[in-house]
Amino acid sequence: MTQHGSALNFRDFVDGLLTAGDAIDIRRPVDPLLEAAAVTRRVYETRSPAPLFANLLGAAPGFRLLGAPAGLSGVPGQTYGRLAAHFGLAPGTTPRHLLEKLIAAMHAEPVAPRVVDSGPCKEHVLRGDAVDLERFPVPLLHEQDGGRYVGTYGFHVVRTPDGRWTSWSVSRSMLHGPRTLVGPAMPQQHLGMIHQMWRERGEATPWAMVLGAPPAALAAAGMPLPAEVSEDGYVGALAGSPVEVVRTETNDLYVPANSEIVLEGWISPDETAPEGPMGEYHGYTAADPKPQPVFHVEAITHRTDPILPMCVAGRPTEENHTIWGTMISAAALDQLRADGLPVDLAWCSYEAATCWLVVSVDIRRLAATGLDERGLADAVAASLFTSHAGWLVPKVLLVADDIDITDTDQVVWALATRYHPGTGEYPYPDAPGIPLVPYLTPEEVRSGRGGKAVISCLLPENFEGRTRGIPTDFHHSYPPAIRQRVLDNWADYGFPAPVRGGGAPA
Ligand SMILES: Cc1cc2nc3c(=O)[nH]c(=O)nc-3n(C[C@H](O)[C@H](O)[C@H](O)COP(=O)(O)O)c2cc1C
Ligand SMILES: [Mn+2]
Repeated sequence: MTQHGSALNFRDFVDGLLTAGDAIDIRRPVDPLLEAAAVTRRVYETRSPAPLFANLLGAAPGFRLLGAPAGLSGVPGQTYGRLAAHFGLAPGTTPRHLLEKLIAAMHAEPVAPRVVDSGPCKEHVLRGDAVDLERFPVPLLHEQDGGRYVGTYGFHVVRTPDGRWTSWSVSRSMLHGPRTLVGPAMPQQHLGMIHQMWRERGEATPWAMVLGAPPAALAAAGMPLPAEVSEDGYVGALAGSPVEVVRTETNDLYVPANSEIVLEGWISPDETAPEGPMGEYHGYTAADPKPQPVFHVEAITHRTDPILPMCVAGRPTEENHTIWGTMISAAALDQLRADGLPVDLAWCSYEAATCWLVVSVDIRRLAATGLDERGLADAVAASLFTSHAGWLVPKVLLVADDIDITDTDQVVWALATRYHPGTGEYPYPDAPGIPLVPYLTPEEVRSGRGGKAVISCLLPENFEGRTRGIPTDFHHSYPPAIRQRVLDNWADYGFPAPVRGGGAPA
């Protein structure tokens, strides 16, 4: 027996999408070189159901590929349905509800994983000469990419040499040879930190990569939880039950027992190889490959007819925005609250490609602080730009809490009508940040600092706890009886259910 449900079992997650009509089982032959990715790109851009490719040219029979595992859904009222399924939540779940759940689990006691003897990921165990990554349908994602990517929607498993901290983290990995991968392990990310600890001992880093992981575990591995926090215990708290894990074949690590595919081996302490470029989360492709660590695969275990999930990174909206962006939003909101700031919600607008975080300010509490705009911007920057989550996001937009920040139309309206040029922008040239942000100067990339700002869309009266006038929209311009009549008669007028909007004002 293995644990079930869409949060803790990837196969159940896929079956659930198929049953709900939010995934399509594609039986005709598809080329994993560019064709599968092109389909997936069009799926993201049209909010079509997730493609499950069951017949892939060149791959072992039965080996499958799932595109757009957390793409936005086109089903009316279920935009975030695939994301919500990662946490076992209903398809109509709102971002605000999801963020509060993610934050509550950050404050709950961690629930350590439960070790089991075996599980579906051990249905096939490949050692020695049988270890060949070419058996899998390793996709070429974009014409401009420097190679094919095995790991775009999987997580690395590493543990500190003293065993105190296990890290699960998402970071891309490119096929380098039949038994080797290459990919980034940035020193600011926990994979890089733990790899460095082993390097300092002159040892290889014991490593595993989990593909087709329990969806809640994948999401947690894409979340900037603080250093020294083991993501496995967070997933247990989030899912309400421990993750079942099994020991690897070769290196004493533990991986979720029902994962689709597990690669295990070690990260070389010194060997590097050129990696990339790859079309990235911000929507651009870097010009050149870069030297990155090499990962050696000693064993592969997998389920029967394994499903390899893939993210075809690029212009919004893909999983870097829906998963990474959402998990950053939760961590950032928790940080701002912990620092006592008068915030309502924080949200990385998916359309902004994880390059901005919008924060809605509780203006009644703001008025009570007595802060002016500069004081608030400085306090927000001090809170976020020193945190693990805030390192990832270069721009922070502040808006009053009459804006629903999960509705980008409203954020654009606030930016256009409230941000004051010349006075509303507060740059922080010394703040450390992720060097991948597209507009950074070469000097900012080198130093790892700058290009960060707090942008205020607050109006002077917001600091006195008031908003400007009454907005002209459905919710403010009509008496309740008229609004109710319109809602009640919507279908009778002849309209289908609205695809978007129609929610309550913030
Ligand atoms: C689909 C997806 C792809 C990602 N790719 C990378 C990547 O290639 N490199 C990276 O450093 N972070 C990547 N991330 C973000 C990290 O997973 C995230 O910052 C996480 O917090 C890292 O784990 P850590 O906080 O334990 O270091 C990706 C996230 C997602 C959801
Ligand atoms: Mn971590």
